Amino acid sequence: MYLCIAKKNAYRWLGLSAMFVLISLVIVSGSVEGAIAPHKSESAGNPVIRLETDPASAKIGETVITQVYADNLSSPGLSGWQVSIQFNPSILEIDDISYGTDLFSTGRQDVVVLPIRADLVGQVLFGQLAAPVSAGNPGPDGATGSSLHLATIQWRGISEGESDLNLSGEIAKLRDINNQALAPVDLINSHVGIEALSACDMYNFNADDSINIIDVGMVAARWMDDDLYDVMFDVAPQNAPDGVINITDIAVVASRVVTSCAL
Ligand SMILES: [Ca+2]
Repeated sequence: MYLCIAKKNAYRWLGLSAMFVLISLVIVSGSVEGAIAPHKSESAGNPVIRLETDPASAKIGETVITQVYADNLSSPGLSGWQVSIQFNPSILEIDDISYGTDLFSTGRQDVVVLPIRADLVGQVLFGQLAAPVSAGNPGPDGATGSSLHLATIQWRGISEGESDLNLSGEIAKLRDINNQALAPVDLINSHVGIEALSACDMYNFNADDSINIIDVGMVAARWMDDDLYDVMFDVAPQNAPDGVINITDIAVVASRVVTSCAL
């Protein structure tokens, strides 16, 4: 029973926040692995929710990883969190969101709140709870530490430009095992730059020192042949492969002969 009540209460604050986000999104719309390298925040003592992105810039189609950390967590420790991240949906897409295990390091149980995604307006909300172990047993303390890994977001660059990755101050919450919100919580945002692909990125298929007749031949060899179709050679229309390799694809590559790709 206790577990049920605890989970119910825990769900309540996530549910209310989720509802708030959805309402916010309606208003706004009117107008899941990289290396994890935690380090202590420079903030002076307050709990922190921190975004850390690597690499800071990438090319269209490449992957960028943002880690979500909670820093400066002391006793009685962390038992739940939620964040909402705003991003530029014309620059980035979400490929995956996965969760860290630090929240459950003291033996509390894992309850994951699946992401509530509103990709088209560039907002995603997600979180985790660490419930008591069993009915009538409040369980161990929450997780503590200078830097707890909460989640990993895998982005993919879809067009050239910049995107802030901003935590919503109204949604970001850290909770202790008594379901009390930790306050104040400092927020550290992040940023991503996506660069356009060069002609060599797109048309130097054999990765030698130039775009030349060999590359043209590699496209031409697949001309109107479904069995040999490969999206890598479906270069026209640009960034919008049409499922057929024809004279327009060959012409696009031929028009770049000879382009040096030497470093
Ligand atoms: Ca094509």
